[in-house]
Amino acid sequence: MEKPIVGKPKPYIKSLFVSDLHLGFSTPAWAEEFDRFLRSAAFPNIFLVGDIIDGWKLNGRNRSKWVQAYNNIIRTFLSAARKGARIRYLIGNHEPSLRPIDLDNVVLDYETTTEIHGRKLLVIHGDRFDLFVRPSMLWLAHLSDHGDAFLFWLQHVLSNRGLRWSFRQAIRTNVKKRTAMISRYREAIKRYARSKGCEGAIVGHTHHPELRVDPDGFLYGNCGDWEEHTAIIETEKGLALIRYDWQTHIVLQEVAWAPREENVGVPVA
Ligand SMILES: [Mn+2]
Repeated sequence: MEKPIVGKPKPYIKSLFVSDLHLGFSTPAWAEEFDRFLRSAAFPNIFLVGDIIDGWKLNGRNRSKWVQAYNNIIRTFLSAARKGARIRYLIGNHEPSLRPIDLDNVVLDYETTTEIHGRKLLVIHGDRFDLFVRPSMLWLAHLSDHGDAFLFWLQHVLSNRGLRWSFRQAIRTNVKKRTAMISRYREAIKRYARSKGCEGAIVGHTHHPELRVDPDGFLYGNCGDWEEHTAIIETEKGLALIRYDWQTHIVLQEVAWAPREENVGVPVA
């Protein structure tokens, strides 16, 4: 099913969506491979979908080392921005010290929207939906008559008080629980994205790569993480979930949201 797109991808890639690099924690070898991937194409739009830097590990008790490989990635981002790439950095829960800022073609924020072939897409890390998912908190999620805003606020307070909960750890328990939690996560995101007038969302946070279109047309994309070397790219054919391997280059996994018929244009006679 996996189809390599070796040799051709560069001019076709319009956007890159990547999350959960956890620099400061991830092994330098992964960081080096990510840097190589980043240099392999001139991405006009780069969406950093959160938890790029692991502030928890850098500041925590088991302080980890900031290695040169991480610097190289930051440098590659900055040089891409200098060459005109638009970088949008969506702040994740492991990055509590980051604040929104607009530096022209580098923007930090909690969420953003973009347009893919005429469809509005929400891009957000996704940690704010944790309370809709945590088994011990489900009673609270069922009370969401008060609206999602209350749960978002509570999630914010809890994480600011240092009550750290890891989606990734939680879904490691068993397959049944994992499926249930991921589907609750998707539903919460869908509801929120729709409330913002979006037809799809690209998120991170779970470390579970996915790209799917529901029967009702809603697109859910999850970048996965760089332990698995996954990312989502936008090409002229739509969105694709890829797994990067420096030997076989980029492998296409799925394509969604191809241009609509009406957007393709009338052939010139
Ligand atoms: Mn996260």
